[in-house]
Amino acid sequence: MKNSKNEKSTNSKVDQLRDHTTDNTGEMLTTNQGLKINNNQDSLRSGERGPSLLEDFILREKITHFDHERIPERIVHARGSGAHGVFKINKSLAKYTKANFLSEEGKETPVFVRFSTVAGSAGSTDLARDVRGFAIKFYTEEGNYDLVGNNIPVFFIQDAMKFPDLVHAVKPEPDNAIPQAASAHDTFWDFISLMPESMHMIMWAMSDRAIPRSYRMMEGFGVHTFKFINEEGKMHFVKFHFKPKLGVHSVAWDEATKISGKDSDFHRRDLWEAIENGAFPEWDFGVQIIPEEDEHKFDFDLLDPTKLIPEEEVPVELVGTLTLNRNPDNFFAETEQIAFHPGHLVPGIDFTNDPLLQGRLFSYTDTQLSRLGSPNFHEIPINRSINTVHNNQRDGHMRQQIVKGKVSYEPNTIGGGCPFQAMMKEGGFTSQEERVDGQKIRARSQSFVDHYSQAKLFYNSQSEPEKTHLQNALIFELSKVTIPAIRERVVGQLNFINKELASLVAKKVGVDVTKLQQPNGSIPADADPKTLQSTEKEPSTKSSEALSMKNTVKDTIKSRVIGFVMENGVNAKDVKTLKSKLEKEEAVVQIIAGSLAPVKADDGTIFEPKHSLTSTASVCFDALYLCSGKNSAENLLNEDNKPGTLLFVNEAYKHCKAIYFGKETDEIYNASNVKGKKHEDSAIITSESNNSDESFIKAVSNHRVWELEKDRNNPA
Ligand code: HDE
Repeated sequence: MKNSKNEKSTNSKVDQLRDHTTDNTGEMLTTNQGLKINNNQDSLRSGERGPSLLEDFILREKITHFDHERIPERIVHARGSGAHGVFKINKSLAKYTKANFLSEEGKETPVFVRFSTVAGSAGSTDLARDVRGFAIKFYTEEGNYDLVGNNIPVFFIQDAMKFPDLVHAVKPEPDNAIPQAASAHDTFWDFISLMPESMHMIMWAMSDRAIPRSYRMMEGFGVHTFKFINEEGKMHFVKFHFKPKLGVHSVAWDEATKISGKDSDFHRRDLWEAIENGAFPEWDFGVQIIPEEDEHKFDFDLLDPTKLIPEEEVPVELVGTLTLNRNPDNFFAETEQIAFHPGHLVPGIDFTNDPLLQGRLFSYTDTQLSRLGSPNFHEIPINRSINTVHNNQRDGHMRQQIVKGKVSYEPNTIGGGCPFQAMMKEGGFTSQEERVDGQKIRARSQSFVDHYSQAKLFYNSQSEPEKTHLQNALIFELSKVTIPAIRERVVGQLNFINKELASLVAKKVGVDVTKLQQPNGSIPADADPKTLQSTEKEPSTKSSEALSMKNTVKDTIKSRVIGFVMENGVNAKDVKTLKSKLEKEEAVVQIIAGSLAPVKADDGTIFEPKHSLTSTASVCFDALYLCSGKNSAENLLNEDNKPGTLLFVNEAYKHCKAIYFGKETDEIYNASNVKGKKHEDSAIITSESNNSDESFIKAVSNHRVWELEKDRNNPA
């Protein structure tokens, strides 16, 4: 594996900007004024047991700074993690865009990427059921370009006007501030039940996409339709995609809730450790390009952010690679202070009139003013552009740049007219000319009115286990809703998507299904009658392969975490052989034992456990190896260890993970829920299986065999 610390950084230009860095090595303590500190243990006081003195400027400076350490967290997307990396364009897009970083084949651009959940506070669990933010700052030679997207290609609402309502509804309820980082409560579903436009996104949010296995295994989407403009001024519409090289994978909801207790930093740790281990997360970058003249050829509106363009209609062309290769040095300075904005553009890219995007263009600068406290937030190292900033803006809180001379206006003669406007051919940004003429009006376009077709498309495209998980998610969420009328309205909405889904959910959440048939039962007041009719008479069967995670499984175990469960007496040879095979494929092996005491193997080898059966759980691993060795197996089943060992195995089994029973571990196998399953189950490997090590590796690469849930009579 590559070592991230030794990797020659491709971000050298960004590094040059980070001239405020220090690692304090070999340095003495100073105050903020650079005064060396002689005593950092005691405050200044009148006598050893006397009162502290106001004069103690060193104590006061230290405590004042401490008192002001917090800044307001992001109003949404507060919980997040980020990393540095590089974006490489492999196939020029010059035909469509003049953006320099997309048009020069082979060009590398430094980036910082921040992933996030939306609803929870900064300290909330990573495993909440939620949309994930996928925000990228490209430090291009033409200025910073921010693509502030999500891991879901559509959004809940069509107009920025509804965003505060959506966010208020999902956030903890205002009277008692419950629940944290969860949509399973009255106000969220009350709002949703009255917003049929949210139904497509609800399908995604209730699917396992909302509980990713890792940030490294999520797709990224620009969501809105954007515009590409080429050198000739020709415009194409574009949708942006990032497809993870490791495939798209999720955990089961039961795992998510348990991981939240065992390791609520699971995604943060996973990203950090992968980069430290040199398993750099990678995505293919792709575009869907739509010629201007095709704008109206779809049966939805390209400006409607609740719609995606099915890949069958416009294929995603893969043209670049995004790689994350360096962890931040300082979480606050970088990940917390980075300020994204969909309005940070470069020539060659432009906005569309998507009414959600248009509203965002106001919000992001505004929010930085309250979060970062100054219009000079662009001067914080992580936010600086590679090319130096030249303009006549001046002063303000915490100004860093020292502009020389007398001039801060334009036009001027005193400064020789500088800084002066750039012509278009010199890279000066111009907005794409567009004829706009219409009535000033507050209204939604009729072309935005079909709220159910793509919700159906998504549901139809899911594999059976994915459908089951989605149904269970809806049942979980709606069961937390205390007001029956809200549950009823939501089920009414689901009925427009899929009758079977609606009645399955209805049964579990106490809604009378027969009510759904009544003409006025649950039909939303503004629902399009055309849509309703087609739903009822002729259920749509359209589907799209790209929408199921099942179709993204890759033949790799790279960076998968395999738990080796062992105790004293373990067979050292088998452990070493399997470990080296797994590590050759770039998987990560972690040892789990009854305690953290070193484990003594049959040949005297000592293995150091990273975890004990009580400090972790199988939900934190991708697969388990019950290590060979009769004595080890016996020790794992002694009075102390038995409950932990069996819980480990049974939960891994429940979650359809690959489990490998090494030699002489039959006792564990027989005591667990796996008993009797070894020969009929592709996820269960034993030492008697053919090529058992290789079969295990294959099973791990499948991620999970969700199809087995039913046989196990134990839905995950
Ligand atoms: Fe955001 N959003 N958003 N959003 N958003 C913010 O900006 C907002 C929307 C997204 O890691 C805030 O700096 C409005 C869609 C991400 O720092 C804020 C509307 C999409 C992040 C804001 C939207 C996003 C944010 C909060 C509707 C997917 C985290 C802190 C008009 C395409 C970026 C901040 C990071 C953050 C406003 C809708 C993605 C308040 C008003 C749609 C990934 O400005």
